[in-house]
Amino acid sequence: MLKFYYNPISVNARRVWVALLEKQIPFELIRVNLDGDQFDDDFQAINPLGRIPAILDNGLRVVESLAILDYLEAKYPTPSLMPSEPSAIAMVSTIKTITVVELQPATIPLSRSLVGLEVEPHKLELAQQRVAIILQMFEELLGKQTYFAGEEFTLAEVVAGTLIPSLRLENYPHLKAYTQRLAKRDSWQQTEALPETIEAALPNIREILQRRF
Ligand SMILES: N[C@@H](CCC(=O)N[C@@H](CS)C(=O)NCC(=O)O)C(=O)O
Repeated sequence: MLKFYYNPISVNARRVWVALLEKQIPFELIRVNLDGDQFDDDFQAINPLGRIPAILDNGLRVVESLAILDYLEAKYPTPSLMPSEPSAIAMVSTIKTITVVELQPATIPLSRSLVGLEVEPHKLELAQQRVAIILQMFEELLGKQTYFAGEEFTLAEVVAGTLIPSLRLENYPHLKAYTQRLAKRDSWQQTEALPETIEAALPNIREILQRRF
């Protein structure tokens, strides 16, 4: 059976977890505690970068959440999480890329500040501006349709829709409604981190954020 290396507080792992559930792929959950287990020899043999998520499927090792999502889509195509129409494909790729390359890094100073780590005020302001530009782009798209690529649930939801709920959305009513729609799905409910789990992991989160370049 496919082995999925994860931790319940990891937004990167949650993407893969949601996709496994949406695609109804049988899998074994293997929890990697982020208090140092990620650097153990056993796990480093799976991902030398010491990061989750990772999967092992029939002896094939795949790391990096987006690569894992692409692999799952190719290996387990039904139900599909990718549209076939070129403009919809472009939209899904754009949303995934903006989320991972622009939005997620911009949330790091915000998270650092939330957990009480020092952040230079100008860096915090720049990050807030960047997040606001992206959320406004997303807000405009979701004002016109149910999901990012139209009326179909896709990998854009799996990637962006698992990160957006952690952000302040009071100025973005369409995004707020979107996160409420997604929160009703079984895959969201089964993978939602409990507040007490997050609370217990705060020292690890602080440590990880301190190590980020
Ligand atoms: N680019 C990677 C990022 C993975 C990542 O940063 N995972 C975090 C958890 S959300 C992690 O394992 N951190 C452990 C550490 O930094 O020590 C992906 O998309 O899979």
